Amino acid sequence: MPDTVPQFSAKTWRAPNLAISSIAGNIQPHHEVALADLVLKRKNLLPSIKKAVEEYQPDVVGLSAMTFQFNTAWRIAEFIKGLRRDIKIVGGGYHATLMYEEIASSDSGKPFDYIIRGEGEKTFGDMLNAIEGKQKWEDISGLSYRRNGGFVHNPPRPLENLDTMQLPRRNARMWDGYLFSGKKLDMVETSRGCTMTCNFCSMNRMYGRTFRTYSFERVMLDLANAKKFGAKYIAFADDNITLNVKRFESLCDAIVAAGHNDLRYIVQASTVGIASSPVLAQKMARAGIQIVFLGIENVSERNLKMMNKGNILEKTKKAIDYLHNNNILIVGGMIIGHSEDKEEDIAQNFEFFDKANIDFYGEQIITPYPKTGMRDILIKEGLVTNTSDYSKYNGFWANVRTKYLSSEDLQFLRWKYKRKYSTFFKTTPVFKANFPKIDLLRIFILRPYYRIKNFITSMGKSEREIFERDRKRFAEMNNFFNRL
Ligand code: B12
Repeated sequence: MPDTVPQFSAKTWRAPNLAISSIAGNIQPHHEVALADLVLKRKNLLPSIKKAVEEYQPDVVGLSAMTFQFNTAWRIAEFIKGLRRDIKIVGGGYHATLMYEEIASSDSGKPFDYIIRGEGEKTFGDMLNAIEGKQKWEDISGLSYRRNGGFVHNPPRPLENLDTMQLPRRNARMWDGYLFSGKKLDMVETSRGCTMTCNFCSMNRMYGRTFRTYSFERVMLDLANAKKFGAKYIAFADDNITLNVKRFESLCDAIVAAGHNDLRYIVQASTVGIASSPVLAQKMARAGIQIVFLGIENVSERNLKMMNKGNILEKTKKAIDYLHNNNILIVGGMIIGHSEDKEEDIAQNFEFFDKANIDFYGEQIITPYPKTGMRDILIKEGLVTNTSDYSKYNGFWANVRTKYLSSEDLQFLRWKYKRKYSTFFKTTPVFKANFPKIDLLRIFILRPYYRIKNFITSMGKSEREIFERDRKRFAEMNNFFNRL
């Protein structure tokens, strides 16, 4: 889907969706397949979809959506059915997996012919076999299909053996324009799943508390393939690549040995994992790992406990040191808006990030994602202020309140502190070390320009008025349909 959150603006971050690339690589070769990453077509979305449908004349269209993107998937499904009613539409991904029963029994399910839950590679192929009359519908685990005006939900599909997975099919991508920091970005996975018990995360609803890995040989083939298609940046899609630190250390060594340390890598990691080994960060730097999405989450012991993270603060401090000592940039994951939070609790996190020279702030307001433990807790406490407009479920918008702050307060405070501690106006030593040219550009051109622009555009406006102006701009970001 084309929807993004402001932190991952499509101006600077345009990643291919690995899910659809992987499904394309694993369906029977006698089918024709094309991949449309709509993040590349945000400006002219519907005309691009119309042109693709006319050009490719699809029999089946698959739509991949996270929870905050599902509204868009629904509207696009309706739009495609409007173009050609005979096209079969199948929905998949996180929201469909978590909410298939609700979707099936609501208006949002109307334009869908099938829903695939969980991993889609093999289920999609089986669904195509059934369309060709080569397989029985009722035998396809993980599939929901229409019968007698309603949906039949087959039993869930057991997790796949990753050794049987073919590589993602990158040559099926219709458009180009994938990007991070001005260079071509691609996605590769080395494992699936997570065994941690964080109750705000949707992961264990997709794969349970499991962790499966791909062979290093496969990972190297995948990196070589991404390189062949011009990738300079690779984001590893692993949820927590530090779940097995020894394996991750060996993977870094394997990347160097295979000569793929000429790429630059972005990974997601836990502070506990990074802090557990003084040599890991060195090996990561040697392998070319430049950016880590670090799960700091919060610096209050009370809030960490509420998220089932345990008191990881000391490990967090160590992990930050290990990474920064190796010039690895940190995108700090921060989750604010917990039930006991007051303004000072939010300020405390931003102050910690500022003192620790965190390079990019990945702050999110706690989001009661469907079917998560955290949602049940927040609903029971009567703290969820938006239970149904899922298009706001992306960590940027306040869908909750705390016992002391309204969701309006939360939205404002997040904006206020992000602005106060913006790393755009304050360079960190590690950013300078990694991007010396961008740093100079910022110091001598960008910052003076934005300071003057902000001064002029905010003249005579109160802080709240400036906040409202920014909120309005962000609210328009994923508004693809009312522009028609
Ligand atoms: C890599 C990743 C990111 C990266 C890159 C994403 C990107 N494309 O830009 C970054 C760090 C940028 C990111 C950001 C965010 N992410 Co993220 N991300 C992931 C992660 C770790 C991997 C996704 C991936 O590629 N997996 C590998 C592929 C192969 O697996 P898959 O996506 O699950 O697909 C399989 C099935 O879902 C299914 N399937 C998927 N699509 C389809 C479609 C069809 C038709 C079919 C049949 C099947 C199917 O089959 C696929 C193959 O088996 C997932 C968790 C996870 N491990 O999956 C979280 C996850 C998807 N992200 C999540 C969220 C919330 C976000 C953010 C909103 C959070 C935030 N505010 O920062 C942003 C939004 C970014 C944006 N696009 O604007 C949540 C979604 C929860 C939900 N209920 O929707 C997840 C599940 C993490 C979580 N902890 O809960 N993310």
